[in-house]
Amino acid sequence: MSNQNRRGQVAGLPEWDRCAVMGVVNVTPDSFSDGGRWFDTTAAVKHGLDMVGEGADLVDVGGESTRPGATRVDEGEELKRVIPVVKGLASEGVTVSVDTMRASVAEQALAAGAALVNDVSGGLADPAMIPVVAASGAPFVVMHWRGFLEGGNVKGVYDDVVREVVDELHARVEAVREGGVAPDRIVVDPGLGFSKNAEHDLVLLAHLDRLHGLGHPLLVAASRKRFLGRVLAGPEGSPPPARERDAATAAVSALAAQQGAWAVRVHEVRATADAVRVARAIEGARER
Ligand code: PMM
Repeated sequence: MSNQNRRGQVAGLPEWDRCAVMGVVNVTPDSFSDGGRWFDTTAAVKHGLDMVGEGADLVDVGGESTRPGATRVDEGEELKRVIPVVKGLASEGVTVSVDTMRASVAEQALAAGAALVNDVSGGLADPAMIPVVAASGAPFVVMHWRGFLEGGNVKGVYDDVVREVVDELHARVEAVREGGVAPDRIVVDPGLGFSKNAEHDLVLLAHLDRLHGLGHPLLVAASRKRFLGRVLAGPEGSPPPARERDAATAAVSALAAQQGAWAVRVHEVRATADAVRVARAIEGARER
């Protein structure tokens, strides 16, 4: 199976001839790696546009931090954070993804011009999510996370992390399909760092081929995550801060692109945009 086949395409979104780059705008005061920096609407829109200038194909806008132990923001606050940013970016022609676990936020973001719904709970947090996405016809990112209600680290115990994540994602995909979302609009994501430790994340990244077996385009979101801090620190050292993990993130982007990921989700776009373009050029050379 060639990488081209693995990458796949998502109905309702533009087609890219390589792994797509999803830039992240967290409109939050407390996100793990960039909390507070883009909390203001104007700054957030400008940041999204800057990322497009640097090579992002899509921009993922979120208003709720999912860092371990974060408390949920209320619906009104999430809407206030997210909708103006979605509107501002969509009106400039940007392909916008909305990162939310709330159906109401997804619905209003889609009305404001978002093209894709990214739900880290895989449709579990809000029973209205799947019906809303199905009715809209929007593509849907189904992420694996066991502990969406109680904080990031619950139930992070696995006998075989790859098999269990694949099986649990399969069950979520079935539920999403039964709920009326078209199969060619479903993207799957292993949820790196979500009820998983550094070793789990590395094993999942080493077995993306098994995730491809689910038959849906794959989103890989490794950017600045804890496992990169662990790898960079070595056995004795202390992990570098999140914003010093961008070179490592770009390395994962190249590897994920080479393994046929549909898209990578990152905070710092430029290096990853270069990485996926180089991966594509090497893939092209292999075809010659
Ligand atoms: N990770 C975060 C937020 N949203 N969405 C998807 N699909 N996959 C992820 O792994 C994911 C996500 C947390 O990272 P951040 O707060 O540093 O952006």
